Amino acid sequence: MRERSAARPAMSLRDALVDRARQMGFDDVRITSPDAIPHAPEHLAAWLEAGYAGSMTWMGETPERRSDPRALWSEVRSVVMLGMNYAPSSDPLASLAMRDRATISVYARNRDYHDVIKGKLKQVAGFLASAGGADVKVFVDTAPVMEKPLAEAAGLGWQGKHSVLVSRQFGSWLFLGAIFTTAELPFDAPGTPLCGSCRRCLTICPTAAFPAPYQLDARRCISYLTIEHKGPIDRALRPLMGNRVFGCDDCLAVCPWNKFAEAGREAKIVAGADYRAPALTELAQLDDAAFRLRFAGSPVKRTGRDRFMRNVLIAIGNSGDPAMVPVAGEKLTEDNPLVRGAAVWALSRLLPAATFAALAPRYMMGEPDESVMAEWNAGLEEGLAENLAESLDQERQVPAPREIRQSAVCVTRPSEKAGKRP
Ligand code: B12
Ligand code: SF4
Ligand code: SF4
Repeated sequence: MRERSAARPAMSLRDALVDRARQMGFDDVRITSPDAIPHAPEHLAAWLEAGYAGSMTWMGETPERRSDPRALWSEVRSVVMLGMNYAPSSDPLASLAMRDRATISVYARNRDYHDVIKGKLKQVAGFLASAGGADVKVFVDTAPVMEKPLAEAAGLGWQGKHSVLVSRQFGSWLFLGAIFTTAELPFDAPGTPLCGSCRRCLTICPTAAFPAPYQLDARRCISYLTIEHKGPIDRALRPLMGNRVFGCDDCLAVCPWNKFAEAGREAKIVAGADYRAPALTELAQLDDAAFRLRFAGSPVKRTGRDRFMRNVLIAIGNSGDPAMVPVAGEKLTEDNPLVRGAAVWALSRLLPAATFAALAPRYMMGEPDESVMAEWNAGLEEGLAENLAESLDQERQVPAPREIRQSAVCVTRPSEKAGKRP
C-alpha cells in the first residue's frame, strides 16, 4: 500500500491541502499510508510489558487500535501528519539554575496545544472534506494514535534516541497532529534517522529515564512524574527533579538539531513571559481559585492545584534556601495529604535535623493519613542517618591532640557551613 506516490492521483488536492494547513499556522505537513508503521505493535507491546507506562493504564487499553490506524478506523486511506513549531526564543533550560524559581516546560508556557491545534486541524480537515469529498477524523493526542512513528513515516523527521520526533528544520520542537481521511492522497517519503553516534539526550536526563536508546521508562521521567503521576513521587527521584514543576525539556533542549530551529510563530503556543521562571514563593501562595485563574487555558491546569503544589514543594525542598521554610511550613495543615506529605519532605531538606525532629511530634500526633506519617518517619530516619554519618566523619576528622595544640583551629561542622541540617 505504501506505493501510492508514483501516480499521484490527487496531486492538486494535496497541494491545496498543504497550502491550507500552512495558512492555518502549521509548519510542516506530510502524508503517509495507514499501514506505514508495521513495527509499532511490537514496540508498543514491549514498552507496556516492561511496565514503562507506569500508571498511564490508558496507554494499554486498546493497543491494536493505537498501533495501527486501520484498526482504529477501517476506512482510512491516508494519514496526514502535521507539525507546529513551538521552539523557544531563549534558552529553555536557563531557569534550572535559579533555585528560588520554578521551571515550567516550554510546551506548557502558553495556551494548551491540544486546544489550539485541534481547532486548526478541524479547519484543515473541513477543507479536505469539502474539496476532496472525503471523510475525515482529526487527532492531537486525543485518541489512541501513535503520532511519532506516523510522523516519521510521513517524513516530518525521525524519532530521536529520546523517542521524540526530531525535524531537520525545527529540531525537537514540533507539536504533532493527525488527520485520518478516506481520500487517496499521494504519500511522502519517510524520515531518515540522523542521530548517528550522538547520545546527548540520553546522558543529560537527570533521572536516567532511558534504559536504552529509543526507550523511555516513563516512571522515571520528570514529565510523567510532574504531570501524569497522581500520588507521592518516589523519594529517590525527588532530589533529581530540581525546580522542574511541570514537564521537562532537558533531552529536547540538548539536541544539536535545534540549532536550525527558528522561534515558533504561533502566538498562542510560544512561551509567554510569566511562565518563564515564576518565583516558587508566588506559586506556593496559589489556592484553588487563584491556581485556576493563573493557569487558565494552559496545560498546567491539567494537574489540578494540589498535584501542582506537590511539585512546587519538591522544588522548594530542592532550593536549599532556608528562607523557604515558612512557605513550606504553611502547607503542613493543608487538607490534601499529598500536599502535606510534600511539605514534610521539603522541610526535612531545609531544616536542621534537630529542628525537624522537634517539629515532628506536634504534627504527627494528629496526622490521620498513613502516607504523611510515612513522610515524617522517613524524614526523621534520614536525619538520624545523616547525624550518624556526620559524627563518624567528625571522628575521622578530629586531629590528634598534638595537632590541635599546634593549630588551635576552630572546627566548623560541614552542615553549619552549608546552612543544612547538622
Ligand atoms: C504517553 C506520552 C507521554 C509519556 C511517555 C512518553 C513516551 N516517550 O512514550 C510522558 C508523560 C513521559 C510524555 C512526555 C513528554 N511528551 Co508526550 N506523549 C505521549 C503520547 C500520548 C503517546 C506516546 C506513545 O505512544 N508512547 C508509547 C511508546 C511505545 O511509543 P514511542 O515513544 O513512539 O516509542 C517508539 C520507540 O520506543 C520505538 N522503539 C522501540 N524500541 C526501539 C528500538 C529501536 C532500535 C528503534 C529505532 C526504535 C525503537 O518504537 C516505538 C514506536 O515507534 C504522545 C501523543 C500520541 N498520541 O502519540 C505524546 C507526545 C509524544 N508527547 C509530546 C511531548 C511534547 C512530550 C514532552 C516533550 C513534554 C514535556 N516537555 O514534558 C515529554 C518528552 C519526554 C520524552 N523524552 O519522551 C509530543 C511529542 C512531539 C514530538 N515532536 O515528537 C507528543 C507527540 C504529543 C503531540 N501531539 O505533540 N509523553
Ligand atoms: S523529559 Fe526530562 S526526565 Fe524525561 S526523559 Fe527527557 S530529560 Fe529525562
Ligand atoms: S540529542 Fe542526539 S541522539 Fe538525541 S535526538 Fe538529538 S541527535 Fe538524536
